[in-house]
Amino acid sequence: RQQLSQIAKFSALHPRPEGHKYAYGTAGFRLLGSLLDSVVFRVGLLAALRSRKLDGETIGVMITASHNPPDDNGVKLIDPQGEMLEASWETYATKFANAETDDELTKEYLAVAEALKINLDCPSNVIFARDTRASGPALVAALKDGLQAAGADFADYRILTTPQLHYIVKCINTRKTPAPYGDPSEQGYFDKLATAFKIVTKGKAKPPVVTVDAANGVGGPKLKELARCIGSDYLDINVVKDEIDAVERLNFQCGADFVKTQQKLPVGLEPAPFELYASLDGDADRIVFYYVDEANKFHLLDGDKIASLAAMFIRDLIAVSGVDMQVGVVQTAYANGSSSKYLTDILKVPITVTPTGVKHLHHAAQLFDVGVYFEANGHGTVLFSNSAMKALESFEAQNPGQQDAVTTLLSLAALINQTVGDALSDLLLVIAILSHKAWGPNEWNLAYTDLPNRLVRVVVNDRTAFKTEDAERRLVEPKGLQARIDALVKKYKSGRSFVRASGTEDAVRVYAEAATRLEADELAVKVSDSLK
Ligand code: 16G
Ligand code: ZN
Repeated sequence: RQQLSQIAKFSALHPRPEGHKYAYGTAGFRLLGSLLDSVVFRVGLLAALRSRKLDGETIGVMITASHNPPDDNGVKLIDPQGEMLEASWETYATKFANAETDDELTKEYLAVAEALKINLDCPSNVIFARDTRASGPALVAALKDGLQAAGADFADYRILTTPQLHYIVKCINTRKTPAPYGDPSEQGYFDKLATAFKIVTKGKAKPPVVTVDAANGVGGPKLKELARCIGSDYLDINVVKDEIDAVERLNFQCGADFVKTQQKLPVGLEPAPFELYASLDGDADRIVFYYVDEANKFHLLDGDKIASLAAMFIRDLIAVSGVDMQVGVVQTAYANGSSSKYLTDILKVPITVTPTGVKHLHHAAQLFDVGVYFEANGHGTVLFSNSAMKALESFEAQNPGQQDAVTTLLSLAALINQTVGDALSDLLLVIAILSHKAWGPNEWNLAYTDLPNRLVRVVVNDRTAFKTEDAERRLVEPKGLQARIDALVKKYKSGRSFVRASGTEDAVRVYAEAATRLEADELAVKVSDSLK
């Protein structure tokens, strides 16, 4: 009908490059920006369908390639509660992207509508935003064509961080409920975080000064705006690597991914000893912290360190408050063995381990009253369950100490972006905790000592031959390989190693940790060699 002929007509303006096979992976579609025009157009069609399937609830579309190089770009969908796209729809996304002709695309569109009993006359609402990449505006134009062709209503939120868009999607969809998540605007986001931060840190020690490397991406200007809303009386922050107009510098020798994978300072930064530093990634959904000591030795405070700090703080607040609830932590196989040991043996908080990828961690965290989840790479957040929120809101404190703890917990729930990991919100969380403890980065780092570790990327003939179990910690296939890895690991003190196929690159990743740097490196090399 009319929608279908519109789709065919518009699709002709966004031809699919020949020979390229697309796949909606853990982080949506992500590749060279120049190869994405048809993909983004088609994602527009799918977003319209997804909204219709959910009775017109608002769906988000984010155009970003996160920590990837400047010429890459990407696109991913956000579900109504600010969560990642439901996994069963990833297949449709992949099918749409790979349809050979305009005709085939309209057939796929109709097939999905029929299979899922979607009424094509139902209203459809989509909002979108992009990061600072040069290819962004053209991709936005393609997206708009897709949304228009499918007859969706849409709103352009221009340049945002990924977590800001997740936040706004959730705000819109909870607007008419008894518990709206917040005001659905960028200013609403800044105000919510700023207000919560001021309540949490009121009367506490002046937080340490923090210097933030914004990876020359969207996080720079947004963080400055957030800091302005908070005010310099509460937050002393210094934003560097914030040249968003120098598009070729995005993520170049700086940013959270660079610092975590290279385990060193961003190029050009020279911190004084014990000064707190942090790096964001290109769309500001990841953050890692670091400092140098008096011998100028670099110390990384990664996602595991953030999770441990947050779990410790929340656990203690719960204990003081007397509210009956429990905090738990979700990690992946990449979590440093020392962090898992600290959480289990010292803090005595339960841990769940899931496969890599935000959606797995997020869902597992929802099973705790308060679920802290972080990937070692610095992506993570804290989720407060509905029942935990109710328990806190209705709690009748017996003394000022209890009242204080409950107020702090409730303000933390507002300070933390609960839709997805958010570098800006996580930054404020860490600073607030350090301020409560009157700690600097060194005191934070003392909780436990990371085991030396090494991550190696190995190109193999067929990465799909690598099948895992037990949250990616053990290989089931190729047969016999796990036994060989076990035999190697046994030879190293505190040794641990696992192999998994990457979800974002055509390679497998080998992780190894052991008691010393030398042993960790050696184990990583030996396990890598055993794959060949
Ligand atoms: C994606 C994931 C990230 C994960 C990474 C692993 C999301 C939004 N992002 O970027 O969480 O750490 O993939 O990459 O889920 P890999 O599979 O190549 O090791
Ligand atoms: Zn990112």
